[in-house]
Amino acid sequence: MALLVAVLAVLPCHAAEPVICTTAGTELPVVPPHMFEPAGPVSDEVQSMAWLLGGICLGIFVVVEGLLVYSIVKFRRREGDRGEPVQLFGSNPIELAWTVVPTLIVFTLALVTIRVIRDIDRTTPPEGAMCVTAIGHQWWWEYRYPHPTDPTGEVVVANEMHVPVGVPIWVRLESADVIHSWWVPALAGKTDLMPNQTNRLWFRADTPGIYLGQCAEYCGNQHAGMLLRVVAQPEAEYRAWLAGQAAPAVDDRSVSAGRSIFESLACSTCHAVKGVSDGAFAPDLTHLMSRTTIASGMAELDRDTLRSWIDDPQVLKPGCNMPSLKLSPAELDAVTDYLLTLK
Ligand code: HEC
Ligand SMILES: [Cu+2]
Repeated sequence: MALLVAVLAVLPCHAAEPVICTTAGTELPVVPPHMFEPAGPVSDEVQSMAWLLGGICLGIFVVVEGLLVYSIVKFRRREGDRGEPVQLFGSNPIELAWTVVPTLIVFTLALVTIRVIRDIDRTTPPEGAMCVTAIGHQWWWEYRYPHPTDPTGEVVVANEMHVPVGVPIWVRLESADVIHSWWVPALAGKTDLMPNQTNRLWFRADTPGIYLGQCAEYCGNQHAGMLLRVVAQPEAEYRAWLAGQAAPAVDDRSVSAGRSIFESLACSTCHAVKGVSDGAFAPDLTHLMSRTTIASGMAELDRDTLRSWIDDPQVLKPGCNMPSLKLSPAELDAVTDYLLTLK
């Protein structure tokens, strides 16, 4: 446990996080990626079990070490001791005790564990669950929501997952390349996203907040830069957000120069902007400016970070799968201004 705390304490990049963030209306506290403040039933059960099992193990440790220390002190060699102490062989009561007691302990641990696994590792969605598909990419996250009005459609968003508070979320986990792992300690996880296989997890956020997490399966260069962000908000705000994401991109004539650079360069083959381009290799940019961070939570999203990202993504995220297209300063400004209109 102490090791885990130490590891989590040094997790990168969430450092500059403000304590409170304001999105549409409600103030949302930022919840750091550690498991000591569970915010829903899944993480809560995991935490209770960890304390219980840890407590039992601590009890065993204290008893065993206590007997050991007692024996060392009590039966130490004394002045005038001669030869060996009395030698005993065999004792049915002791044999019985050290067989039965550990069996009971292991049985208890197994029962507790099985109960928790049954609750959290479900094969069917919990009642009233909302379904989202999460797709891991090197090194960012894609989320696909059922379209709010078109029953066959989907709403595709990147990196910032929004969910309504109090509603169970059933997440289908897929991967576009290698194995990743979805882990937001205050909510749930960690569960791997495997190529050619669909895994599942569920969670429920009981309090509004921005829950941080981290890809938990080494997936290459920027594994450490593959941060997770779940925005749990009141249901009405969540619905408004989803409706916004489902809308087509804003078409602002004043930035048509930037838009045509975006369309004529490779940007549009990698990125989708609904109604403009349909690249599916990289994060959907239709509503880029509705996000608060860029590059999977690596930096706050504002004009400066956006412009320097487009100039050369390798500075912020070395090794990431977006190349620098070596735009001139004027082109950079135009494209940046275009992206800034994608609300
Ligand atoms: C070869 C494919 C490719 C091309 C071409 C490309 N990008 Fe990207 N882009 C990516 C990938 C991959 C990411 C995700 C990087 C990461 O977070 O690891 C990304 C991320 C971004 C992001 C951040 C999105 C977010 O929500 O984090 C923006 C903005 C962006 N690209 C804009 C552009 C613009 C503008 C161009 C053209 C000048 C462009 N990209 C060209 C692949 C590409
Ligand atoms: Cu990873």
